[in-house]
Amino acid sequence: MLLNRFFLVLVFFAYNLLLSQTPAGYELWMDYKKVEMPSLSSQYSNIANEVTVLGEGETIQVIKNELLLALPQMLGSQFEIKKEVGEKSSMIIATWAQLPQNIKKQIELDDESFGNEGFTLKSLNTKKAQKVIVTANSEIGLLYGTFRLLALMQQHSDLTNINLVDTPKIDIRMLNHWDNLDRTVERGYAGFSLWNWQKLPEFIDQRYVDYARANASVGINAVSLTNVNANALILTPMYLEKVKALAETFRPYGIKVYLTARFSAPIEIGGLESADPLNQKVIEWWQAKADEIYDLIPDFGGFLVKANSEGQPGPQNYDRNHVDGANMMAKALAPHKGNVIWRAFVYSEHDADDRAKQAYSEFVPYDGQFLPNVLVQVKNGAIDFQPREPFHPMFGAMSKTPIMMEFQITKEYLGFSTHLVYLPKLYEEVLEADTYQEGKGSTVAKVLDGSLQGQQITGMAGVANIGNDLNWTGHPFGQADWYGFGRQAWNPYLDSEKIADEWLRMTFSNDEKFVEPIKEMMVTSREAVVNYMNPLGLHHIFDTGHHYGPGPWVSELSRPEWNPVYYHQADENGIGFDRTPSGSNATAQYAQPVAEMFNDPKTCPEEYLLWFHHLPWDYQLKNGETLWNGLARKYQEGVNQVAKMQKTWNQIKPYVSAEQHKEVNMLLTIQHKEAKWWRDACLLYFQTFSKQELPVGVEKPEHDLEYYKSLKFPFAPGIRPRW
Ligand code: BDP
Repeated sequence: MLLNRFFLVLVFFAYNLLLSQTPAGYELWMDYKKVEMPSLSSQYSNIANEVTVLGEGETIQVIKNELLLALPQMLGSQFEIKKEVGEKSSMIIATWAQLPQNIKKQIELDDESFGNEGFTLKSLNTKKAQKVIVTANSEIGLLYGTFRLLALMQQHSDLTNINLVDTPKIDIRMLNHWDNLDRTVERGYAGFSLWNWQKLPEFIDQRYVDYARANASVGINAVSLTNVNANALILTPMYLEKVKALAETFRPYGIKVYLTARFSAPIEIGGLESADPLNQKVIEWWQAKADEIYDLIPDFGGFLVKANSEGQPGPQNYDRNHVDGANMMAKALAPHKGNVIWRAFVYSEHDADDRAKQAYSEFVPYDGQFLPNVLVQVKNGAIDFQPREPFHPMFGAMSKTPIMMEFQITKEYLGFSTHLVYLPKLYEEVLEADTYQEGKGSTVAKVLDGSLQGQQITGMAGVANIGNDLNWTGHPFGQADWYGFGRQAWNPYLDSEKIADEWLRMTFSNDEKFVEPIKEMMVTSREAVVNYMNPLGLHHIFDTGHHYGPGPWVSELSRPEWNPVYYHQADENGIGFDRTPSGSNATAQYAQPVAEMFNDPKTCPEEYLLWFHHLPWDYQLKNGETLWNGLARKYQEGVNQVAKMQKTWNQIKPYVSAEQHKEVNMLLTIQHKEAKWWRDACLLYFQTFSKQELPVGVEKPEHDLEYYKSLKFPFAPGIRPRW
């Protein structure tokens, strides 16, 4: 009897423990694990002995909440937060304006050092005690500083002599959600949209708050809530009330809300007959719409616009151009200090020119004509978020226009949320690329942060990989892409390996035996996916529409540039897209030294070889192999790399929970299977042209080509809905 009761009590406790725990991965990199190492734990406990936070604002409250969540978990004791600086204050968080004079003197900085959003973390050690000061000019700066301090503790950094000043290098650090109003997510592989429009504005899901915390922790300060293939309804009063509720939730975290504006909205929801940007009624409609939005959301960020691209309406429908369209909206937003982010992802069904050239041709002639509050958002490469693309020639080519980066964080072309591919490595490669537009050293990062050409507003956007999955991103390692994107938008010069190191320590473990091999696995994972999907500069050979898996044979789609055969141009003579002067001459859009390098197959980096050149199957690669053999070996290498990732993951089992281990293990099994699928399908298909045997070391395909061609995936996720 007694034993029975004891058992029941035990079950009750176990059940409660379960209930109080969020599912693995929900906490993201803000899991605040207990600091076990005694020396560090005592150092941090001394610093956190008496915490003082000055101020009363909403953001100050957010700071206090985060400290009260994090410190007890990490240090194992309860905390109280003081509102005044006293003798014993050991951690002081206050804006520069509120910081006591004697402390300011000791910091030996002035308020100009950390700008609007930056912060400083400084230790002031006396004989008696150790203090850490977090200060900034704004409360948001303080929030960023607090998050950084907590992150350093999570990473087990020594804080005894900390002296760090950090300011963001880019103004608009933004997530673009491609979320539809029915909660499907275009190119989303992590469940449905976070935004529960049905329950808004009254119901504020805790997820919105945790999402804002995560963004603020890495410095993301802008979000566009809706799909670039926009629905005009988001601009109607009913939805704007809901947007307002989200904007209010995000405001204390320093996040501004943007919306995608459908160019034809004046017709669809305004009752006008035209959306011509030079029509007075249309101009007035957008002005009134902007006024209405700012009445509700005084700090609204502005509009993100996809116009005259892939069938979306735009100014060209009225024989106007991008400048007419963007400036019309910019004028409506300017009195409220809002921005227009106008996307340059355009290619036309009526233009027979190489798709890779079209955005540059359409936009560069307009340099200098856009109003100051217009940013032109350019994808990292000239085609479409491929596993590897050379940098977009528009970077650095419009010196009088703010050019904003658009990266894709969701893995439309990199294995959805099933493949482990660490994207900050890809972002870093693009950011470091030298455009030569103002001479040697004109990197894409310098174009973006305005240091090269002096742009007044700067920005970097990432297409979000977030949905309502328990762990937000589907793949647990997808969280690293969100984290890393935020860190690189804050500072585009950061090392991707260092970012992986931070993320691993915060998310999983500080044990070197875990961090080192897994970091290595992450930084090599990007090359693996390039190898097993698109080696040597191949691109866009994905199956149609959903982009799941290989489809190099697809040739029957209505628009030529939608067909993979357009991109690889394989025939009996060879393979690759000639973009040199003997072909489409896309290389002419790059600065001369870059164009020259790409033009010659001998100087063209081999990773871009087939992007720029059509070469015979027996063309000799740098290592002496023929192109056919080299291509086949790259595919095999990709598969081998995934097998190695599986092995590495098996070795670190002791350092993560059984649940986390199993989850990643299962995903790696899928990745390995799909890597083989890519290798076999592509090699069998290209072999029909090369007519050569597979070289030694390349495994025989499991099936014949007809089998791979017959695979159909009508319900693959992320596809564009048709309503
Ligand atoms: C492509 C996607 C498509 C997007 C488009 C865009 O396949 O879903 O709408 O880009 O960026 O990558 O507008």
